[in-house]
Amino acid sequence: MCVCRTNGKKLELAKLNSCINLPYIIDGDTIVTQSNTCALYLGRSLKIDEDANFIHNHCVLDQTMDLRNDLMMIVYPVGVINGAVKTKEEFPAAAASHLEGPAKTHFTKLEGFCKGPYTCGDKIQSGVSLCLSILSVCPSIFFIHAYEHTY
Ligand SMILES: N[C@@H](CCC(=O)N[C@@H](CS)C(=O)NCC(=O)O)C(=O)O
Repeated sequence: MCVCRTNGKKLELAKLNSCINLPYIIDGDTIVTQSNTCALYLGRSLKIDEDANFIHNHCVLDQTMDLRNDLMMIVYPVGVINGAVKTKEEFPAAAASHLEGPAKTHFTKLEGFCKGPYTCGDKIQSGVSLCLSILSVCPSIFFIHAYEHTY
């Protein structure tokens, strides 16, 4: 199984899966794309996800995707997305607004949705992996923002 984060094969892969984008997974003859679908596919094929948690875990994925989509509006460059930040100078204010607004709202929802140490209880399910990958970006935003205001 190959979990890919590089592009360059898009046209070739689109013949096999017309929804192709990053990330995608090649597992034998199976090509899976879209972050949430990839997470569910890995959760199932690696036997991490439990059926009893399916709906709860799916909601975690959806809530995390809402957070991700709001985050992309300030971190993706012009040309990739028509986001809120057009210049480097606009980033600190947009980051502050993101952290105090949408990020706070999404994390409050996710925090309230935790059934235990993890979102679905005491076992990690696939939704947590996506959540952690977004979490790894959010502190960076905070530190860049803090840096810009300190120096
Ligand atoms: N809804 C998609 C969004 C992913 C996305 O925006 N991927 C970007 C790179 S981070 C991409 O693939 N861009 C190139 C393309 O779509 O061909 C998902 O969750 O996988």
